[in-house]
Amino acid sequence: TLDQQKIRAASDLHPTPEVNFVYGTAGFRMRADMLDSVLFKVGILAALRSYKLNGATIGVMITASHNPEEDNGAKLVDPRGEMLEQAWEVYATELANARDADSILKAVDSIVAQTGITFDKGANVIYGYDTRPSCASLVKALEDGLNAAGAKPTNFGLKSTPQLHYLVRCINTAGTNDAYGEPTEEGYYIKLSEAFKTLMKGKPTLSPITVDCANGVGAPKLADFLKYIDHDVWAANIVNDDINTKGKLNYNAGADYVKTQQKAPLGATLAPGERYCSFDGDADRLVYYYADEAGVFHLLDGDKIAGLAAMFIMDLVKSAGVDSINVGVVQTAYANGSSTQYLTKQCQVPVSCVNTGVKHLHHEAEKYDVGVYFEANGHGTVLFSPEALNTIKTTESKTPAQNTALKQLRALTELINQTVGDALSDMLMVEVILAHRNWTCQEWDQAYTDLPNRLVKVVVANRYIFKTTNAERTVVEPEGLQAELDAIVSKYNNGRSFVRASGTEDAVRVYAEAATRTETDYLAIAVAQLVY
Ligand code: 16G
Ligand code: ZN
Repeated sequence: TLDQQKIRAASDLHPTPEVNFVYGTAGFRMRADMLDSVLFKVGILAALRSYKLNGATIGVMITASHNPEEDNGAKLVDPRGEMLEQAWEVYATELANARDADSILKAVDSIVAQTGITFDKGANVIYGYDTRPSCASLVKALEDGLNAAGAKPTNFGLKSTPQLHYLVRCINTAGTNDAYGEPTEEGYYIKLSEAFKTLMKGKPTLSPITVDCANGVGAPKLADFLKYIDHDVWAANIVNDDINTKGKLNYNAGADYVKTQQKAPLGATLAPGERYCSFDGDADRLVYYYADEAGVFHLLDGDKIAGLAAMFIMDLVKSAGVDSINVGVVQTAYANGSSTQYLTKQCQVPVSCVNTGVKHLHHEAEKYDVGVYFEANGHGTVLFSPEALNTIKTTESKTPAQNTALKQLRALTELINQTVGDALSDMLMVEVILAHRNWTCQEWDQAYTDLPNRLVKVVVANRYIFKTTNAERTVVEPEGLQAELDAIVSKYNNGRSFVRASGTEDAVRVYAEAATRTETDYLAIAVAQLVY
């Protein structure tokens, strides 16, 4: 059982401030100087989660992704490398808001009782962190929580978020039929680079890509990865790789900046015809971009990546003679209307739309044999069901062409990080597809033209009064708002707009798209005024 005295003594060292903490879509996330007590309790919770799962290894990642350097946060990773089970988000919130030793012990007891925890198998927790200056002290708070709750802690050091997810899955599947890989950072690079080399074999060498790493953890990790790849096979120039100068992380750079500002990051001057991409601060998001001959910036976001991946996989499945495998795409309401149209009409791929947040997309993608999921913001991956993996592994080829396709499909399942969106792995997948198609970014972009779109953030008195349904595309409260919104939208060609409360900021977001830039702007403003 737990040593109550130990928890009590340790909790006195991590006083809880008067803040309402919520474990949301991004875990806990806020200004780093408010997070000491939260990390301590995340330590306790991670231990409880591991006890609950008979000592399976749980992960904790300390990062605030694309948010400013002063922020930080923490997320728990479940045994298969997935996001924490939703029911436990409530326990996380409960514990975080327990303000003294007595309340903490009470919250712990209640979680133990509600989930039926036994302690005999022990608890194992691994953790990693990004490049933020606040990580060092937050790691100590986390360790205090883990030790107080009697878990065995293992510090994996500086990691990208997807690397930590990978490690958790590897550790928990080691020695089973389902083994995911070597549970080391090196194992991760070897797995990805081997698959990448297999897929690039015999394909034209691409010109070097320029990768903006947002001055975050992606920079040293990509540099490490490059050591496993011969320059003649593939080369990348890393920009925004300064992880030591204060204030640089995510500053005017990274996937979130490029997607929301629709322009190139600081430190990348776009030469027409070349390829560029951006990771975010913890390297789980990816967007591509390029300049055309006139020097005009073009974005290739998560929707474009999903379209590229879905088409490629469908073709490969066909060539490999495993047509029984169905491919589906999962999007959110933010997906550009043109992308949904392209996927459903032109590619004839089933498309589902779900609530914002990776856990929702991931869950839905599991319903397909091959589920391609991407948020427009560049977070996504491809999931292969156990049956699909088995089919791909066991099918015997009848022709050399089929043999090659099967080999490539197998390599693709190794190349793609199936635990969570992974900027490095996703980038390698895109590079493979471009090499196979012998396409430039511009040729890839020609699949469809994005409708002009605009995202407006509206600060309101109380965002929680905005309730939605239909994957956030319909407002149900305040009553009557949807009817007013519909009336406005109907005045615009190809108009579409929706309103939802942000899960990460104290604001309401308005999304609008329409046939032209001007119409889009008018639509967005009109809907924002409705909300305000
Ligand atoms: C979080 C989500 C991201 C989502 C964003 C929406 C994860 C790992 N991250 O960052 O997927 O797009 O929230 O933010 O799930 P919003 O609710 O403020 O619009
Ligand atoms: Zn991120």
